[in-house]
Amino acid sequence: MPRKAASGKIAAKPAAKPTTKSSKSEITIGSYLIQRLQDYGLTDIFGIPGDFVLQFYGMLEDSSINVIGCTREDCAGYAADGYARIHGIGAVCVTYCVGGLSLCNSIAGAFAEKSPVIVISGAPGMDERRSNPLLHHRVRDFNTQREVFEKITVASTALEDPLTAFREIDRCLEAAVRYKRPVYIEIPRDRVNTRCPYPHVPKTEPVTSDQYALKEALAEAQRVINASKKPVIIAGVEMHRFGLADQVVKFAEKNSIPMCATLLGKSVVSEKRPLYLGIYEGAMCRDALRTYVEDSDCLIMLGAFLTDIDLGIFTANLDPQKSIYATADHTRISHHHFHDILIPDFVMGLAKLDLKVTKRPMLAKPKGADSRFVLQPDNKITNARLFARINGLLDESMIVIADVGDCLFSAADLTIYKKTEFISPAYYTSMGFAVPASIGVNVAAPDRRPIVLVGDGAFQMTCMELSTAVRHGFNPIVIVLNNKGYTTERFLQDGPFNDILNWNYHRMPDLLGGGWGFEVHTEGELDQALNAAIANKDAFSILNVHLEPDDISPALTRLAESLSKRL
Ligand SMILES: Cc1ncc(C[n+]2csc(CCOP(=O)(O)OP(=O)(O)O)c2C)c(N)n1
Ligand SMILES: [Mg+2]
Repeated sequence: MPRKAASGKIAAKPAAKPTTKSSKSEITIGSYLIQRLQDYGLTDIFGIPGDFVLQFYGMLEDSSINVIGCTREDCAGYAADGYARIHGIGAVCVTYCVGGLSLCNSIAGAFAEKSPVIVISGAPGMDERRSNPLLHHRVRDFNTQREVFEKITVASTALEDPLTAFREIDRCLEAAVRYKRPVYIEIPRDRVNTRCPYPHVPKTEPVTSDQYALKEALAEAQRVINASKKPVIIAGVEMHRFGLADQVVKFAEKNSIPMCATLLGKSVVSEKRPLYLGIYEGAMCRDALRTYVEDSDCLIMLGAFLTDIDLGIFTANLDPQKSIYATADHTRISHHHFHDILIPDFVMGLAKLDLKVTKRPMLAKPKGADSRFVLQPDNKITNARLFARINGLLDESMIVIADVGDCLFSAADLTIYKKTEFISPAYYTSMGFAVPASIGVNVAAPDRRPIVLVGDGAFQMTCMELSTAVRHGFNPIVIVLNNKGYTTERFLQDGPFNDILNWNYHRMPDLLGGGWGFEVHTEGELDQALNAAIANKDAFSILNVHLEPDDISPALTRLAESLSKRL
C-alpha cells in the first residue's frame, strides 16, 4: 500500500534546500537522483520495470520512495501527471524505448498543460554499446528515445558521463520546478552505481524579474484598472501551477473585481466565493456570462493560456486592447509588451496595489442554480439530470477528474468548492486521461475521493488501470457516460467510425476481482448507485450510465447554436 503522502501541497515548492552533499566515496548517480527527488518533496513514483532499469528499480525499492506499478506506461504517465497536479511534482520510471516511447503521449499532455513530471528511463549500458550491437528495444540508434523526448520536455539529459551527471540531474529537476513542465532523465544501466568522481554540492540559480519592467507594468496596470468601469478577472491554470490562487482571490476581493476561470483552470479559485462568475468559454458558456465578460473594458487575464477549447472553439470575443494579460511567458497590457517579468511577482504586485476600482454589479446567478435536485425515480436518466445530481453530491472531500468528450463540457457547470479540486486535460484533450490520473490523485491525496467522469470511448482506452486501484484499495467513483460511441465526434461529423462496442462496464469488478459495479437507466437507479458508491469506501465503484447517443450537454448545444449562426 502506498504510504500516506502529504495532501494539499498545491504548487511545487521552490527548490528545497539541498540536503545532499556528495563526495567521491559515498554517492552514486542513481542514489543522487533519488535523494534530489526527495529534496523536491517527491514521495511516490509510477511506472513499469524492464531489464534496462532494474538496477534503478532496486535502488528505489531500498529508498523511502514508494513505487506504484501500473498496467501500461502511458497510464503511468497519466498517473504521474495527476499526482503532480495535486502534489506539485510527479515522476514516472520506465524501461528503454518500449516503455519510454509508450509514455510519449501522456508526457506531451503534461508539457502542453504545464504539469511537472520527471521522466526517468533506463537505457543500455555504455560498455555494452561499444560495437554498436542490435540490443533489444533499440529503434534507430542509442539516442533515439532521448531525441524524441527533447521535443516534449523542457530539459533532457542522458547520464552517460559521471563528470557531468550530477550537475545534469540538478539542472533538469530545477527546470521542471521552474517551468512547471516535464523533464527527461535517462540512466544507462551501468551508470546507476557509478560513483561521483568529485565532491558535488547542488547549486540553484535564483531567477528574478527585471525590476524596472515590473514597476512599469504594475504602474500601467494600476492606471488601466483605475480608469475602467467594468473590470473582470479571468484566472487560468498557471495560478494553480505557480501557487498563486490565493493571491488572485485576495486581489479580487480586496478590490471587489468579479472573477471567472478558464476550463483548463477550473477550480483555481473556489467556486463558492461571492465574486465568482463561472467558467468563461466563449459561446460554450451561458449567454449572460459571455456578455458580462466580453462587455468588460478591462479584462485581467492571469495565467490563462487562451486555447481554442478555453475560447469556446474560438467563438470568444476578447479585445486585446482592453486586456491585461500575464502568463509565465508573456506580460502584455493592451499592446505594450513587457519582458522578463515573473508571473508570481506580477500577481503579487497586483494584489498589493492601491486601486480605486469602480464596483461593477454582479451577474445574477443562472436560473435554478440554487434549486434542490428533486429526484424523478422512474424517469430515464439524461445528461442534464445526471450532472444536476452529481452537482448535489460534490463536497470538499472529493476531487473531480474529467476526461475528454462531452463529460468535460458538462463538467464546466459543476460547482467546485475548494481550489484544485477539478482536473482535466482540457487543452491537450487526449482521451483516456481520467481513470489513470485518478490513481495518481488517490496516491497524492489519500484522504480525498476521486470522482471520475469519463465517456465510454475514453474509458475503453485506459480502463485497465482500475486494476491498480484494486491492488492498492483505491476508491475512485467512476461514472461512465455510456452514450454508445464518440458523441462529440458525431456532433462534428457522423459516421459508423463513431460507433464502438457496448461493453458491460458495470461488470469490470467481475474481471478485476474487486470494486462495485452498477448499471443505471433511470434517475432512481442513479440515486441508489451513487449512494452505494459513496458508502463503499473500500474499493472503486463504477456506474454504467446509459444515455442516448444524441443527448448532449448544454455547453455543446450552445456551441452548436453559435456556430450555426456564424455559418
Ligand atoms: C487519444 C485520442 N484519440 C482521439 C481523440 C479524438 N476524439 C475527441 S472526442 C472523441 C470521442 C470521445 O468519445 P467518448 O469518450 O465516448 O465521449 P463522448 O464524446 O461520447 O462524450 C474522440 C475520438 C482524442 N481526443 N484523443
Ligand atoms: Mg461516448
